[in-house]
Amino acid sequence: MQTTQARHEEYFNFLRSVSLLRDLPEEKLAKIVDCLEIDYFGKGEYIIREGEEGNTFFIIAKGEVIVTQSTEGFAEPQEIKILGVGDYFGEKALISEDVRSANIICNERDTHCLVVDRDNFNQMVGTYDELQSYLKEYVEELSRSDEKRNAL
Ligand code: WNU
Repeated sequence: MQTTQARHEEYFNFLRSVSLLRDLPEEKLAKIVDCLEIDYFGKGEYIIREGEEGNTFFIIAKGEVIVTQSTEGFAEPQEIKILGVGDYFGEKALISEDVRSANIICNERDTHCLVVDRDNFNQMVGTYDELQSYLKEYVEELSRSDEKRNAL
């Protein structure tokens, strides 16, 4: 069995490799590791459903997910992106205080996500201006691309 210490180090090093978190101070990153949960998903499972309320932020530690969205003129939600290890999602509902704006569907068996709840996300982002403005801009860009795509 893996020790708590080894697990901590493993996730600390992994988070260090996530571009979004690269510049966070060490103690901040260590705190995030302390309050992480790990969720496991099977292929085809919905991790996030469009229109639902959401209070969590996810980072993919293993596997792959598909992002889909309801679109004007199409009966089925349309695929807009595929995300893999080191990518993250779920920030938009937290930042824009809105419901989930897309579906996130697991696309590979045994996908692992690190999950950060709203309070810890706010602590991670809120006390770090550069991260906050980066994500705010990114989220605005997502809204613009949703409009262009005629997302419902
Ligand atoms: C997109 N439009 C919308 C992605 C992940 C992180 C960043 C893009 Cl910084 P949520 C659904 C999630 C949403 C986003 C993710 O889906 N998403 C998108 C789009 O074009 N959402 N509306 N592309 S992948 C992605 C940028 O994380 O957050 O909480 O849940 O609304």
